[in-house]
Amino acid sequence: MSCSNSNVVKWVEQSVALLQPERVVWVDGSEAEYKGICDLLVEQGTFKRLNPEKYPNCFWCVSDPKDVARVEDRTFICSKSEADCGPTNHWRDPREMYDLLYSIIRGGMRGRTMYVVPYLMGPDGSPFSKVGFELTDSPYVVANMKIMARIGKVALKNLPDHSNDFVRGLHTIGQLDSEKRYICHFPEDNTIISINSNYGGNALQGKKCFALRIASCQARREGWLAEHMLILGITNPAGKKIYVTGAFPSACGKTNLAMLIPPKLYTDAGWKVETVGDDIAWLNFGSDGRLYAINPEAGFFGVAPGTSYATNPAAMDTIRANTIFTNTALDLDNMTPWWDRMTDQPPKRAKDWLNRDWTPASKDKPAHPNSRFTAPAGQCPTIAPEWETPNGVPISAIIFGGRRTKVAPLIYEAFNWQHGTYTGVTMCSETTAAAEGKVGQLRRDPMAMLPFIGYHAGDYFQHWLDIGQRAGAVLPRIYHVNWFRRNAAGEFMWPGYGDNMRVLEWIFDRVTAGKDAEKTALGFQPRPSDVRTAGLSISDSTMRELFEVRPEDWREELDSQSKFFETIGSKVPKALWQEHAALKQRLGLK
Ligand code: SAT
Ligand code: MN
Repeated sequence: MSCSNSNVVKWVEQSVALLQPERVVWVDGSEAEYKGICDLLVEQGTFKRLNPEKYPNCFWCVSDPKDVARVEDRTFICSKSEADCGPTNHWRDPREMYDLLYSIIRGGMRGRTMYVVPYLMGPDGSPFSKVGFELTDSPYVVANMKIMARIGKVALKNLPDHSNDFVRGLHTIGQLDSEKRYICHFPEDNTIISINSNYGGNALQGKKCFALRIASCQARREGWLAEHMLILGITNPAGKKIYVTGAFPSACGKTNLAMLIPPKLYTDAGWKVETVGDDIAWLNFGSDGRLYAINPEAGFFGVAPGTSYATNPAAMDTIRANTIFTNTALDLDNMTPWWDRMTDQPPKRAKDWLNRDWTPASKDKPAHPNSRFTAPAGQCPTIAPEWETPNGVPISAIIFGGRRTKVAPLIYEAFNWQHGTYTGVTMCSETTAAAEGKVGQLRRDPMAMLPFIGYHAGDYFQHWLDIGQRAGAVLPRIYHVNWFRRNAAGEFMWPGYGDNMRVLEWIFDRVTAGKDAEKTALGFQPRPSDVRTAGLSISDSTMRELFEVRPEDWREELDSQSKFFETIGSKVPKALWQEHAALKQRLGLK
């Protein structure tokens, strides 16, 4: 394959001189090439082919045991000025970081193949899509990129010949040395260099590195939003369709919400929920002043444990073909993947994620808690037919959410964009056993973007406010949800999963029909009877408790928000402090 963009060719030549690979392969993105890469991975012993009847064209693999997750303490923003990086990121001087990285990787691809992976983030032909290149010595990365992004010829087609507007990415697995693991972003150069890791979020550069960290910087410069959000289409029985996006910290059911199957009551009546994206949304203004979202990705890189026909049937159907399973268990009798809570019956004989023999008598869980599936989004049974529409889908509502035992009610609507921005900035979640650290700790995670804002968080908050000030903007409404509120006995009060449709219905009616609501200290809230409970065994008093706003709980919450703002420092926009003070006053707190 040849590339007619001389900027790309020149940079690839320079990179070849630096890394000195034995061979250079330009990836064209064809199925035949993908098959060849997978065959190579099978030959090398990295991939095991799964049962061709049950899981056609699927592969199982395990990673280096010390290379199983994103590494935030090894992730750097290398902006010229430290003040542009801010307190939520690790900063390094770009010159020093280039020198260090080049000294580590010089000649590092000797004897190896360098794959040049052109990739397109966003639909083919979209004015909002962007092109990147990842030069990598990892065939595993090439195989995963094939699923997660649109790679090869289609990416080159979307890059004008003389354009210099592409992201330059170097990736080498080196020796997988965790001491020399660096995930580095150079926002002023649109460059990413990640080394010594082969894990998704570190190595598949299109995802967090480009589509969030680098893109958030581009979005700030260009007047749009690059967000860690799912995108959903919701259609009512009359055939009216709206689109919403949602940002949730990890372990809040974001993937399940992205593939929500409504209760039968709703599907029988003609309601439909469809998936446009499960992780990232790029939001641009259309000529009508509305925000339009594209999903820059082409696949799902989902957490396996907990995924089952009970919790997420659409995900289970998506991963039945053309999927790569990393660090799950392998059922040796059936040659199928397995993980905790996938089925009631564990395999009799399996390999665990450390490639050890496993039986139900073994003491460890066989799949790593962060084991993943990489699956093409187009295979999802709930995928919206328009998920690749070049102009994106118009967004009517943005939903923020967290996991809160107390404090946050089931749902409220922000008064306006500025108040909604404040709601997103102060998002917070309790940690679960799924993440490292103490369970039940509160963690602030503004817009679920804490590890992904590629610049100063205070400037990012201001950018959100600026979006709201744009002349002629017709902005989505902003909501906050909490599916996880508990009663005094510590039990979840809301059933969650598909029943979250009941809350989506209220949002739908608010944005399409202006359904009335109660004005409270927090914003607009449904009266308990406004959320449909037919078919649920939930008492009126529980419904009231789900919506209750208790000023005493909020006192602590507001103190904790102030502390968080102080960690961000003087760049926290005044408007957000004003929202904080106004909320305190509305709650009657001194
Ligand atoms: O860990 S990844 O960044 O690859 C996936 C995720 O956190 O959404
Ligand atoms: Mn994510």
